[in-house]
Amino acid sequence: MSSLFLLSPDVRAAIDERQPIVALETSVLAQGLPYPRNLEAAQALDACVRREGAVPAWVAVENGRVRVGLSEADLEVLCGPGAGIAKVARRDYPAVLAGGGRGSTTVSATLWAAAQLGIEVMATGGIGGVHPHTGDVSADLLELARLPGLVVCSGPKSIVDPVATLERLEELGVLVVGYGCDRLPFFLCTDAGLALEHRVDSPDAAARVARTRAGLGVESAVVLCQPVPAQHALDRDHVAEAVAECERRAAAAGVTGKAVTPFLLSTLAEVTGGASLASNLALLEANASLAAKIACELVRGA
Ligand code: PSU
Ligand code: MN
Repeated sequence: MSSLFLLSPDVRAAIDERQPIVALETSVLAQGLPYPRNLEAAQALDACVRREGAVPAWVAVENGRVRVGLSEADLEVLCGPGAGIAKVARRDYPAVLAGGGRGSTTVSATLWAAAQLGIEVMATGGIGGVHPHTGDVSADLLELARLPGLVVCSGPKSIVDPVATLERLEELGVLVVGYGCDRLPFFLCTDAGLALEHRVDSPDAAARVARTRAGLGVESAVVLCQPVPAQHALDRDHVAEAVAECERRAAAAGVTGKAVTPFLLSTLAEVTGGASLASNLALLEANASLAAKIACELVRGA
């Protein structure tokens, strides 16, 4: 493996001994959630994965290397207020590594690192997608199309256009599967109002899809969508109104590029009086636990 990677001892051992591993992104910590909720989330997700018997493989950039597996102290640094961490999508690796600074990885960058190491399962909150009106499309979509693995999420984030996002995933050849649902989950909301063609209802069934993808040599990832836990689901119309307000503020503030998603998420937390944060944390934990169960099934069935 490239010396540009630095693995924690537990991730190294888990790879060598073929133990279950779940890759976890860190952009959700450094850019997606405010301090100290991000640190609470990091500790909770780490515990969720371990409780199910898998090893969490947080991905980040530091000192010119891609780090896989972070300690509690590392997570504290990443989550620290005003830590000045670069948001790293897959394309940004060479520049951020060469620059020597710290970076947190999005879904696209995390999936890439996981694929380099043969880690098959990753968890996140919501994947990026096609934003309405602006022509902004998340790099997550193209990377899902050309990297293998299984991404457990709660559908595309509520700040994107779900119809355009689902269409784009179809065009890109990315398999989208509902977990215990027939309609596309929409991050903070249970249902984007769009039918899904495929569904599984157990970690074992999800692992079979992942194993079959690998067996066929399909080069794109599977997006497994689990709805937000029911008691934390927000009303779709209410979220749509709040997102429209967030978009107005983003336009007025001239926010562009990779700052758009963090700006919309933090403004959404403000506009919903913190409800979006509680919902986001709940779905992150549920997805980490499910991803760990699937990783365990994959090892069992291997
Ligand atoms: N899920 C969350 N919160 C987040 C993200 C996912 O619950 O902040 C991050 C992921 O890292 C995802 C990124 O890849 O948002 C998408 O950013 P963009 O729209 O700029 O591609
Ligand atoms: Mn973008």
